[in-house]
Amino acid sequence: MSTTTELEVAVQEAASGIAKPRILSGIQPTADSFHLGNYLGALRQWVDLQEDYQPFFFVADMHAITVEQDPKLLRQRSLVAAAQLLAMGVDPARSAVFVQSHIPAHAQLCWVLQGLTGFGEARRMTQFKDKSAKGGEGAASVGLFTYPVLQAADILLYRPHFVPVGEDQRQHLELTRDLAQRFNHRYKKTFRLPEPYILRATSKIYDLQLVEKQMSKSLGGNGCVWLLDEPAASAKRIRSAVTDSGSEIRFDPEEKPGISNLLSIYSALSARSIASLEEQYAGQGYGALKSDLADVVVDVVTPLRDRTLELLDDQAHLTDVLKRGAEQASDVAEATLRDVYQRVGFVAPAQ
Ligand code: ATP
Ligand code: LTN
Repeated sequence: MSTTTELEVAVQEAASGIAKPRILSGIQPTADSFHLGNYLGALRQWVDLQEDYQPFFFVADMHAITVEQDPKLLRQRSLVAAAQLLAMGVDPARSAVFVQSHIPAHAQLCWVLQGLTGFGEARRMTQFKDKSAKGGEGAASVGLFTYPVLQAADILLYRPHFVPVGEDQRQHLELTRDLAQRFNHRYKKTFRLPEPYILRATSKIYDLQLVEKQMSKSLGGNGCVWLLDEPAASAKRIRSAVTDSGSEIRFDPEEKPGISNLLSIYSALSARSIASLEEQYAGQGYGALKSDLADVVVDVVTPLRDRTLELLDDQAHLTDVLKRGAEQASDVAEATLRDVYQRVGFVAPAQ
């Protein structure tokens, strides 16, 4: 454990000229692959933001066990998750990439923050309501209930300026800011209030079959485009996407949710405006749009998948990246936690 304080870390960073503003985000290893919603809603921004920010990115394995997981599968999926991040262009030379459970400070700060979180406040979290709806609240784990508090700890430990996520995480970010403010007010200014970084155009990608639901790992099904599926299978899913009545290609999420979702995906993947796509496909019908989008998707997922499989062939390299990432993360997290422990009145252990 290093003995520098958070303040000293900040001073050292500023002195060495590397004090770029920080970003932080995490993703759960809850499926065999990430999907197009994860990619467009969050992961692509992670890669882009590396240029101008100092990033901390992690695989949220502790969040994953708030619902039952098979241990062997969880371990495998965590490595596959890390490989996908690297394959997308997350660069370990610029970003600390790590596994959440490697940094005990996340659980330790979570406990402190739980003492500041109201029961009613936690109950209002819509993700908890959604995720516990199936089996009923009584059957949900306490971990699922306090999930957003662990997320607040994940974030606040690193004092990031921005947190790139999809729209579904906005409420958790608001809770994080409330908890940070409460702690700062009750004790002493300790945490930065992080801002969500949410790109409106891709903040919510919908399932290709159940167009009113967001594409998600837990929903799965034929409406999800998995990044590690055979590209031909993904192309087929795009071509079989549910579209709306009529045949006009127009962006109108209310009246035409299916086609609007496809236009959002197409625009994001091709860097073309929705207006230019509407113009190009005017009078052509849905088939032409779906077929071209299928090609665009194949062009994006094929290299990503190839690179991920390559990275998975060299597990020693992968675990080494995660080890180095954890070392970088741990320095920052430990320093913040020491400040927190001191401020809440814990006795410092003898040196
Ligand atoms: P799960 O079903 O296990 O909750 P998920 O597919 O919702 O998984 P997460 O791991 O919870 O994915 O989310 C990772 C990131 O991807 C988050 O920033 C989240 O906001 C974003 N995200 C997830 N689904 C979508 C989507 N359909 N559109 C846009 N962003 C998304
Ligand atoms: N809850 C997030 C994953 C997550 C996260 C974080 C995102 C866990 N900790 C910290 C941003 C910052 C989700 O995507 N469902």
